[in-house]
Amino acid sequence: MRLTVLFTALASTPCLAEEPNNAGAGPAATVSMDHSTFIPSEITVASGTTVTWVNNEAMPHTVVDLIKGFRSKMLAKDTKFSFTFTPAGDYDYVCSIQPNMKGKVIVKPPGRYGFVHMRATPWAMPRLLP
Ligand SMILES: [Cu+2]
Repeated sequence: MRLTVLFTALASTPCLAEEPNNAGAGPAATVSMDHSTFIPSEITVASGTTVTWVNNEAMPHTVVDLIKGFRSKMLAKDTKFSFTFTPAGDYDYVCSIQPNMKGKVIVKPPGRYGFVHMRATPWAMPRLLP
């Protein structure tokens, strides 16, 4: 009886609905730079996700978060910069060349993003029980 309640709760847990900008199921996301804009300017990812920025235009850009400590070098066209986000929180960053070129990465704790439903798949549980 208790197990039934647990499974019902897990089945109704939204697993991926809150990260619409994180393409695919793997822990990776991409932000492009074009028209002096980060695209998308705000993304929400699970803890442990590696975000890769790609400059798609001739104008050089940087990715700088002075508070949290990541900083790319100057990114020429088609150059990439990656950073893996672990602590949950909001990461505001800018392009140091154009300080009004801003972006944000929102990092959520991993428990809300699929690890729970993979570990506690209901049809797998009975085989684990004695
Ligand atoms: Cu820039």
